[in-house]
Formats: sequence, C-alpha cells, structure tokens
Amino acid sequence: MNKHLDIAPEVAEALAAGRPVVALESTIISHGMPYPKNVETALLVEQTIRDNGAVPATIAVIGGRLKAGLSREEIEYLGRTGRGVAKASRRDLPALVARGADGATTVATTMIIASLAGIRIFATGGIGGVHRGAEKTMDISADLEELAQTPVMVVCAGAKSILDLGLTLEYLETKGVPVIGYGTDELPAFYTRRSGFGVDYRVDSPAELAAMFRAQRELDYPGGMLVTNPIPEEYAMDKAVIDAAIEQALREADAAGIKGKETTPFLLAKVVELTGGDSLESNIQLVLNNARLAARTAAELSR
Ligand code: PSU
Ligand code: MN
Repeated sequence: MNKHLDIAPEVAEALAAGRPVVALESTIISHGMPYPKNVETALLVEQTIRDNGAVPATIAVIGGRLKAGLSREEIEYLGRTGRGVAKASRRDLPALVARGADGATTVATTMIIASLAGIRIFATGGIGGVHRGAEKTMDISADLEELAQTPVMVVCAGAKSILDLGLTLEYLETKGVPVIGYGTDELPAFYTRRSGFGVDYRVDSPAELAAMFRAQRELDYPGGMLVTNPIPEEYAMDKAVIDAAIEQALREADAAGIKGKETTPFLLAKVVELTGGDSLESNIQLVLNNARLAARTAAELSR
C-alpha cells in the first residue's frame, strides 16, 4: 500500500473481501455546493451507496494524508470550510503531501487515490473538460488526462455546458476514453438529459457496464471509462433557463478576469446564484442517481 494512503477500516475490509466499494469526490463538497446543503448531500450520497449494496469511500487529502473513506466529522469540516480548502488536482498532490496540508479532491485526484486504494468505481456529478474558448486559453481539465491513464470507471451526468461539449468529446476520443451513455445514445448535459452530441456506446444495465469495464481491464490498457447517466426526467431543468444562466456566468467570469483553477468553481457558483435553488436541487438529485448506478455496477463487478 502507498505510504501516504489511509484506507478507512470499513473500506479496507470490503476491499479485502472483494465486496463492492464506490469512491466519491470532495471538491463537489467544498467547492461545488453551498454549506450546509453540501454536507447533507455528501452524507445522503453515502447512504444511497449503502442502500444499493456498496460501501462508500469519500476521498480527500487531510493533513497531507490521502484518505479513502472519511468520517462524518471530516465531511462536515470540508463542507463548512468550503472554498477555504484547497481544490486539489493532480499537480497539487505533491505539495499537499509534503506540507501536511488539506485538499478537496477533483475528479482527477479522486481517481488517483481511488486507484491507489484498489477502488474501481467512482460516482460524481459532472466532470471537468475542454472549456469554451480553449483554442485560446488552453483551459482543459486534468480530469480528461486522468481518464486516459487511470483505470477507474467514472459515473457522471455528463458535463455542464460551461464547457465546450463537442471539443470535450473530441479530446476523449483522441485519448482513447470510451464514453458510455446509460440508457441513452446522447451525451447528457448535466442539468438536461440531452446535448445534441452522441456517445460512443449505449448501455442499458449495470451488468453490461461491468462487462465492458472488465473487458477494458483484460485488454490491459491503462485508462478509465466515462459513464454518462442522464438526470431523472422529473429533476431536469428547462434548457432555455439553464443556457441563459450559463451564458451570463461566462460573461461575468470573463469580465472579472477569472482564470486557471478558479474558473470552474466560479462558474458553478454563479450558475447556482443565477438560478436560485433550482439548479442546486437538480444537482443533488443527479448525484444521487449516479450513486445508485455506481453502487449497482460495483455490485456486478464484485460477482
Ligand atoms: N463540474 C461540475 N461540478 C463540479 C466540478 C466540475 O459540474 O463539482 C468539479 C469537479 O471536482 C471536477 C473539477 O473534477 O470541478 C474540475 O475542475 P477543473 O475544470 O479546474 O479541472
Ligand atoms: Mn482548468
């Protein structure tokens, strides 16, 4: 085991016995949602994983230790501290470990730590991707490179159209990352079920997802797999409402000169602010939906 890694006892027991485990990220807690909804949601997501037959392992860096599985107190701390906790992507781990610091893990970093712990499936809301205007800014999330090199299945609700979804798919194709639609031929756009862009493969059951992931492992190449699971119809947002909010958030980010790692958290917070609580409720529901699918798929993988 990696000397910087701490696996919570319940998670370690489940892994040793070959029982299903699902990883969860912590940037969504500290940077993705406001307190106290973030903490309530994180705990509810863990409960949903349990209700569907798997053990949750929320991942973060605490005091320089890579944690797979957090206590209630640690989740409460990350949620209450919010943006005061460093957002930790791949490039940040060496500094946090060397300095004994705390970090909220993005999709990329959660994949790294999950993989070190031997966890194969990870559920979240949305992934980072190629930002609009990336042909000038080169702002492309490290999440995409991680999907290309770390063997974890990421279950998400697609990506928000704060990103350029077409370029994000092109990037994933170049990097050899399979993009699967769960019960759909179309890439979901987080708040809405459709984006107009096709996925590589449609899959209709957790067993079929597990079979594809197993085949990827047996082919012995390094990367992961992206499963995109559309938000349940009853929680989907009106496309015109969400598009208007995203356009305004992008204009405000541009006017304020927001760059680098601040871009995604800024845009996410703005969209929530502009749409009142509606987008937050949709966000919570789609994460729960992804947690259910990831837990059932983890159960299939453990068979
Ligand atoms: N997209 C969302 N919600 C999120 C994030 C992205 O809809 O919470 C977070 C995730 O942790 C993701 C990170 O890994 O933002 C990507 O940040 P960046 O674009 O700076 O790589
Ligand atoms: Mn970026």
